[in-house]
Amino acid sequence: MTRILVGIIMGSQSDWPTMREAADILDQLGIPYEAKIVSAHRTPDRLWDYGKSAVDRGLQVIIAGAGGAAHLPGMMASKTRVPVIGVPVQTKALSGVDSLYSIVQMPKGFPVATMAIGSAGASNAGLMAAGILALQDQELAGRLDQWRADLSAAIADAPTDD
Ligand code: RP5
Repeated sequence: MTRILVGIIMGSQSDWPTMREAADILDQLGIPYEAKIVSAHRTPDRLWDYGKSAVDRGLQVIIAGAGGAAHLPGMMASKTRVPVIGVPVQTKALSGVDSLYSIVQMPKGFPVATMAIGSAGASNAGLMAAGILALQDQELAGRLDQWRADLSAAIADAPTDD
């Protein structure tokens, strides 16, 4: 059985269109992950159990996305030493600034590596997780280097009018 290395967790089904971007990056790079709905407010016991078991389950990185009063990444960071990457999901009411502020300003002692708001942040969370894992995995490091080189090569030298 393939060992799950990355846990992608999110506060709601409604976060999945954003968090799928992180999953897509992990798929492209061949990194085994799981995706779960774990809400700080609606399923606090699930959050507790997930954080408590993360080390024993062998998770190497947790990507946590939430919107609004986005307490999930910070609460998860308080419950496990597995590195937590936070993704502020864009909201209708405040465009995700609420999510960003809820995630980024952690007290000393419990860090969350906070990404940009929305889908760019989710993609970058996947890449950040890949970079962490690549420190101990030469084959993954090669795939990540290639991914980055392909992106650079796809950028045009000059803009067009089309
Ligand atoms: C947060 O509340 C979730 O992370 C989500 O971004 C937001 C709204 O959730 P739903 O009302 O769409 O389920 O907990």
